[in-house]
Amino acid sequence: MSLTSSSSGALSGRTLTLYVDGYFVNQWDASCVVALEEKHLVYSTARGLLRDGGGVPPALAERTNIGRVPALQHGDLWLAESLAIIEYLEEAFPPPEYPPLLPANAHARAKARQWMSFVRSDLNALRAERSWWMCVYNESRPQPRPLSRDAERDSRELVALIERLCAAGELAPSQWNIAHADLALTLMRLAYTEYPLPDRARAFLDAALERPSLRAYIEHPRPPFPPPDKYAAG
Ligand SMILES: N[C@@H](CCC(=O)N[C@@H](CS)C(=O)NCC(=O)O)C(=O)O
Repeated sequence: MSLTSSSSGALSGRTLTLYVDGYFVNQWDASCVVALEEKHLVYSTARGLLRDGGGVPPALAERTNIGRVPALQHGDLWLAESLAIIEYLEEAFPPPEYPPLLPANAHARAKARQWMSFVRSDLNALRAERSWWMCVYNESRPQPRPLSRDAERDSRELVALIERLCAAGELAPSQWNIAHADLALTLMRLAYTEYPLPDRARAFLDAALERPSLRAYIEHPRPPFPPPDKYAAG
């Protein structure tokens, strides 16, 4: 995967490698792929997490100190945590030379960061019960179990949030920033597991999924069979 070469700059000559889950079923990997694609950077992906029991390769765990994917290698920098990776890419490849990931306006940028933190640190029951792999192995997944009360509450909260942001014009395609990708990738967990979405949320998701940066991850080739269930959280 990837793309047009960008022009010069102190950091642009170094190789960028994103270590990802080998099944391409990790929402946080997806978010980093979106960032790299939106910036039109040349990069490659490498399997950093083998879900059939192998786990994160020891060399990667040692380099990042926390042994998680996604992890970015850029020259001699090794970095884990998707938020840190996105912020790093925005600083290392800044606008206007590279397309922005975050809004220029301080208030809008703060709000984007708010939503990016929210989907990572909250909605735990929803994320546990609607693993992201279900979205892309839609045909081979079992019938989703009914949501627990907590996951139902998370789902209602997420949908209501997106409806409100749509009504306020904050999720219009013209306002696109990487928080929109995070919200869409989270909403996919519901849309692909038969949760009925109201019109505005559905329209937001449909528009977001047309973006080539999201398609690059969603349509990336993956094994024909889903990951074993016990390794499939996330
Ligand atoms: N908060 C992290 C989440 C990363 C994470 O938890 N990754 C999981 C896969 S979803 C992982 O690498 N687990 C290591 C393992 O399973 O051995 C981020 O945003 O990047």
